[in-house]
This record gives sequence, C-alpha cells and structure tokens, in this order.
Amino acid sequence: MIDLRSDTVTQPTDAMRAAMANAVVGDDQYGEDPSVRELEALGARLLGKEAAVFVASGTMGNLAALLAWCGRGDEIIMGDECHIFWYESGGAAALGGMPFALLPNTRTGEIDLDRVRKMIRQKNRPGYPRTGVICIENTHNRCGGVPLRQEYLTQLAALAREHDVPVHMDGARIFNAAAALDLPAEEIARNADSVQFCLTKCLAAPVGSLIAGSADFVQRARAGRKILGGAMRQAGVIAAAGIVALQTMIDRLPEDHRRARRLAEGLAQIDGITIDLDVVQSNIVIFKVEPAIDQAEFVAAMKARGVLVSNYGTRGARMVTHYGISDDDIATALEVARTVMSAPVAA
Ligand code: TLP
Repeated sequence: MIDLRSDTVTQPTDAMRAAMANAVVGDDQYGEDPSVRELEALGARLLGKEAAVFVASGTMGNLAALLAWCGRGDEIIMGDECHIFWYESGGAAALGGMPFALLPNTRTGEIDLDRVRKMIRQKNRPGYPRTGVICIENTHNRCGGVPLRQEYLTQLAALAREHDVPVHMDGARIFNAAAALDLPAEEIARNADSVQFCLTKCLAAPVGSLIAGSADFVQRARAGRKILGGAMRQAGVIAAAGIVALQTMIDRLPEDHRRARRLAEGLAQIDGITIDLDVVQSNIVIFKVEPAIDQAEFVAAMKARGVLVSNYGTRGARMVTHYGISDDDIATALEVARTVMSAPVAA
C-alpha cells in the first residue's frame, strides 16, 4: 500500500527506536526526566521561545494552550477551516467553556484582518464576552498545506498587540512552513505568543507535540496539561524519539515538498481533476475529482489499486507526502489516479 492519507502514518526511524530503548528517564512530574527536559529545551530553542512543554498530541497541545490563555466564557477567534474547529472534538468549548468566534479562512489560510479587528470585543462592555486569544494555523492543513505569509503574520501580531490579545499558532507543521518559506522556524514563531507543533507528522516521531512560549505561559500550559490528564511520568521513553526527530528529520522536509509538487502537477494534468496549484507549497495536496467522479468512489477505487487517499469532505481529496513516500510511489499514485479517472462513475 502507498499510504498518502497523512504524514501521521510515518513509522519511527531506526535511530528513534534505538534512542527510545536507551533513554535515560525519571519522573517528569517531579521535573526529573532528563530526556523530556532535553526535548523541551531543544524545542524552545528551535522556536526562539523561553520554554516549552511536552504533551501527548497536537490536540492536547492546542487545548492546553487555549486553557492557558482563556477563562470560561472567553472567546477564541479562529478561521472556519482550522483544525481546532474541525477535528478536536470541540474540546475548548466542551472542557474550557470557551466559545468559538469563527471567521472565514481565505484560500491561503488567512483570516481577513479587518474582520479580526471588528471581531475583537470591546472591553468591559456589559454582555460582551472577553476575547481570549486569536488562533492561526501554519501550515494550514485544510487550505492545502499553504504556509501563512510572513507579512500577514506580522500585521496580525501588531493588531493583536494593539488590543492586548495573545496569538496562538497551531504550528502542527511549522517546520514545513519554515522549509516552504526557506526561513528558520524561529522567524515564523516570532509573531505568535504560543506555538503548538507536532513531532508526529513529517518528523516521524511516534508520539507527542510541544507547546512553546514565555516561561509564564508554559507554566500555565503545564497546569492545563495536568487538568487534561496529560502530565506523564517516565515520558523520556517517548521524548527520546522526539529529540531524534528534531535533530534528524527537519532538513529532509524539502524532499517531501518536491514530491508533493510533482504529485500536484501530475494530478492537474488528469482530466476531471481540479487543483489550486498556487497553494501547494509544502507536503499536502488537496484536489477535487467531482463532478467527474464521486469523491468517495474515487477514494475507494484508489484504495482497491493500492493507494490510500483521504476523503477531505467539502475540501476534496487529500494526499500527503512524508518520509515513507518515494519518487516511485508518486509515479505509481499518478498512474493509478489516471486509471481511476479514465473510467469514472459520474458523481
Ligand atoms: N491532523 C491530522 C488529522 O487530525 C486531520 C491529519 O491527518 O492531518 N493541528 C493540525 C493542523 C493538524 O493537522 C493536526 C493533525 C493536529 C493539530 C492534531 O494533532 P494530533 O493528531 O497529534 O492530535
């Protein structure tokens, strides 16, 4: 099977497995796990932040960060295509009592700044909730893995500062954004007060995310992690793989991006497929097969021929390149897509 459903399907490398077997560990809730501490320090340094905390998943990282910024009833401004809204079980509302203030995402994953300005609540106005935080996603998954423009981030940060509202970046794939823009991750993180990033996507670690920010923020995020049942003990066993991920898997990301681009350009040439090639700048390729063929039928037909693709609902179908995907796999996936599209069952 050629598994293009997600970069979350990556297997840990041999170096990660060896590091896990040999990890020096301690009780992390006493602050005594040397591997966790090393991972947190490395993550904070790479993002140019004061501190970081290790969490079990991207979802937990986003929620712990939101709990750190908001009290019950505080509103979260976010784009209507963001992961936090779509795929995190409404955790911020369910567990934090925080309402979502949704604004439309543009095709490049941005939220119009004038609309953000108008959505930020006037302070101390009876009946108005408090605006707790503005969330952005970089790269933007449902917007085709597009990295947010740096000028946009700088303007958003200035607007947020002006209103004294923090910015949280769901940077699950921040290193893909950095590779796509050819910038250090630190530059991208500069415009956010907190950043969640995943070790488990293109970086191929088996478990975990980090949340980075000021020391004060991280202390509050640790409290949020504990509330969520995510404070661990000898977590160095998994942190050890995360260290290897950060040390060895970042530099190879342009390879995944090159393959995604090839895939996207190949798909664009197949009759019945439509794709916005401008947004394909990282490892995610989202495209439409309808109305030529029913989307679910397309996904099933690809699977029957050995290529796994995600059905991304209203966005289209999604293929994601990663460490487990070779040039030959891309060629095969394109060949199979061509075959499936050549005998379509109309949608
Ligand atoms: N995304 C997964 C699915 O949940 C959709 C994927 O296959 O892409 N933020 C972003 C932008 C993400 O894409 C994801 C995972 C997360 C957060 C959550 O990370 P985990 O799965 O570790 O909770």
